[in-house]
Amino acid sequence: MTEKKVRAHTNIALIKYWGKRDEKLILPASSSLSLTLDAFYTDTSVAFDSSIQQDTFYLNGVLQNDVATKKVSHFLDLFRKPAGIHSPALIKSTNFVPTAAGLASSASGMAALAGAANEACNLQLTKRELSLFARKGSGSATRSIYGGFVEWQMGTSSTDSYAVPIDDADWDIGMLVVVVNSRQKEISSREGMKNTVKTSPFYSGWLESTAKDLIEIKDAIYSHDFQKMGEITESNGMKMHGTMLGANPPLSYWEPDSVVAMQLVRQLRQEGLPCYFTMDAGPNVKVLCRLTDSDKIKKRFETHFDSDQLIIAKPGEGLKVLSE
Ligand code: 2P0
Repeated sequence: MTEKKVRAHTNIALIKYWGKRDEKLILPASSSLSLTLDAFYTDTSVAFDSSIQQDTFYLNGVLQNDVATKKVSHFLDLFRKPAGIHSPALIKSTNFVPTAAGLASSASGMAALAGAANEACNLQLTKRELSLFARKGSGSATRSIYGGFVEWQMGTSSTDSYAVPIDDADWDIGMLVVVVNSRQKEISSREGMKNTVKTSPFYSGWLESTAKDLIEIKDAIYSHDFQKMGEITESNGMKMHGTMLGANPPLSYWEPDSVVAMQLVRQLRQEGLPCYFTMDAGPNVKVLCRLTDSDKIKKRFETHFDSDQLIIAKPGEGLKVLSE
């Protein structure tokens, strides 16, 4: 069997996924919508090899420990089973995330692994099926199968909770990633969202509000209304962080420089430069902007941040098999 390398890009949610209705199947409590980015991606290959004793996983050229390998093995079993394959696999993965970008790589990582497993098992899964499989590895990976703006539909069961492409984002869209801190977070998204669902009194309000935001942002995207899209993005992200603050114990991923970045975005807007922020389960700030304004915005951020903390990303493409 030939070994094929598969590439998947990461994505940033404009309408956030924060909470599951089924922990095991990774079924979300609400639908979400993201923008796939070109600047950050993972390349992965899977090769089944009956001459090795067990699954062997290299990440960025480094042999991984049992915990990381088990996670990959369990995920690969989802593909081995329908393919009737029992051999161990050699998995090689490389994360192309600029040094110290501090962005979670589980979205691109699990999406690329799903694609590589599909190739190695010759299952010939459709993108929709791959999205569904990727979901079982990590929620946000569901969306990384497609490029541009992508919706992860919560669905009614495990068989219809997958992503669908919404728009190719080929209309002067960019994102400035402001790296406030690249340290590993203390509370994982998985733990953080679980506790928020369980304890935050704001959670029911979040679900109601995010469903409305999703409908409205899709209208804005379809009509290429950048301002409306940005306003909904900023508001939705803040509401997600609001639900976390209401959890017990309260959860916050913000750092002082996160607030500095958010204030700068507001200031730029007052000066007539349209841009909007969002934040995920970490202190870094992502600024949604016109691609044609991104250099100007980056320059303004350089008054507060080092230039290696500032990365401009364009919309990225979906999962693809690279020719060896
Ligand atoms: C998102 N995040 O929509 C949200 C916003 C973080 C904040 O998806 O448990 O690594 O593997 O499904 O996908 C990060 O959570 O969590 C995430 P699991 P995941 O992008």
